[in-house]
Amino acid sequence: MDRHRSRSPTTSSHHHYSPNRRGGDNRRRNHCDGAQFRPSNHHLHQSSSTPRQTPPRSQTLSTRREVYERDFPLYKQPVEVGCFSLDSQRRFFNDSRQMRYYVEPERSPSFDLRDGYRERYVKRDENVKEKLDHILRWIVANRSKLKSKLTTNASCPLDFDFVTWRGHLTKLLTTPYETREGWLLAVTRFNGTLYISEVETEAACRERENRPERNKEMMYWGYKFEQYMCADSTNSTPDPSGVVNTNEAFCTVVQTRLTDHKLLFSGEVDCRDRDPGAPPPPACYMELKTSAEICTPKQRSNFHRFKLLKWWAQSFLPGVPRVVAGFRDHDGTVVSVETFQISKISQVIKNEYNCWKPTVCMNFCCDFLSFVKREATEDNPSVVYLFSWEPHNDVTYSVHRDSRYSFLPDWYIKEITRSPE
Ligand code: 0WD
Ligand code: CA
Repeated sequence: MDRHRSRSPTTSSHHHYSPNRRGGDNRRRNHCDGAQFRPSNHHLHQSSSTPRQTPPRSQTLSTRREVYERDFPLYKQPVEVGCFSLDSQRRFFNDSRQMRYYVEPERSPSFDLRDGYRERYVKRDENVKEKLDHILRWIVANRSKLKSKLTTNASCPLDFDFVTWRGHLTKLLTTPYETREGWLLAVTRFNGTLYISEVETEAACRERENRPERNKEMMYWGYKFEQYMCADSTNSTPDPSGVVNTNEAFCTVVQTRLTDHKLLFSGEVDCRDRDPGAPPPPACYMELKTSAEICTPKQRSNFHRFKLLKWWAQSFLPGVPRVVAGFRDHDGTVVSVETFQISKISQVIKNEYNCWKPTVCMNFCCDFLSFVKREATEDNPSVVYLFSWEPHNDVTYSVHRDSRYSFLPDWYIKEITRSPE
């Protein structure tokens, strides 16, 4: 693929904000610790009068699908600008030491995903909220190579509009089709760049703390599948007798543009093609997934409508071209393995009635980023604009100063503020 061309047949999108069509209930509890999140009402649901020819401005953003049915927006081919690794103790390294290599399995391998759950599983501590820290570390370590050619002055050290995790963008892409889980995204404008970091909702926190044992074990199955499929070097083979440690991660850092939004984000990559002749990253990367085996037309339809949406969104963003899926039975045995090309997923789902559309996902994300740019105007590392969404409602936000939502660490602020060498 031509790396400099846009990724889809496109026209430049003219976006406007949709008027607030549905009122939202803003009184939701959002934290497990019992603290109450109430968007401050003074700036919500007020459509200010606007000059002629500008669409009416709203301080909420619609998530209705029909609003986002237009031409696919410009999304530049993502370019890898670096990577980092997190080791078995979650320590950061500015290199690819945790890279793993894909080893093609048999078609029906009968991997036992339950093996090692009790004895050889080291689980990352989910109570530790890392926010954007690893990405910020990577930025500081690679600051000189990131500096734009045009802006070499200290006041604008980063040539990006947004810095975030890929996973947060995935949530945005799937929002118009999400009916179960809401989200909270904290946004801080600092030195001209908007940083987006997720805040766990109260519902998600409760769910995590009350996770049934069966679900806990099934979360392990995904990691165990990776162990069956990946080797630590190009010339070794997978070692299913080893420990599964979910602290370990290899993350790519990519740069791209969605219409006029310059993005820098990082995402965890499961493995790469081990063939030395494979294309350069991110085209050689592969995403691994497990899913329940499909036995009925209803199960196939649900797989297309819900699973493939999430898989597509997650891999399309960083330009990862393939997802390898292990289909498992009820007892956690992989019964078949199938590769999905991300570029062909829209074909696979085409015959599904009332199905999701990539253009709706991308246009919503684009309009959300425009909404953030327009509303999060105060450039201050201790100010957080907290964007909030619950299914069947519009996106709303509230503003918080020096609160528990502030997420840019002092070491980062200091490092970015200091005048360059
Ligand atoms: O603080 C937070 N709320 C989050 C932190 C949410 C999501 C991710 N993270 C961090 C972690 O440092 C993690 O290493 O991001 C890294 C992964 O980022 P991502 O690639 O942007 O996240 P996502 O696309 O949601 O998940 C990719 C993989 C998952 O694989 P599957 O196949 O299940 O989608 O990263 C893992 C998981 O293996 N993962 C996480 N690892 C650590 N912490 C987390 C998490 N919270 N969520 C998913
Ligand atoms: Ca995966």
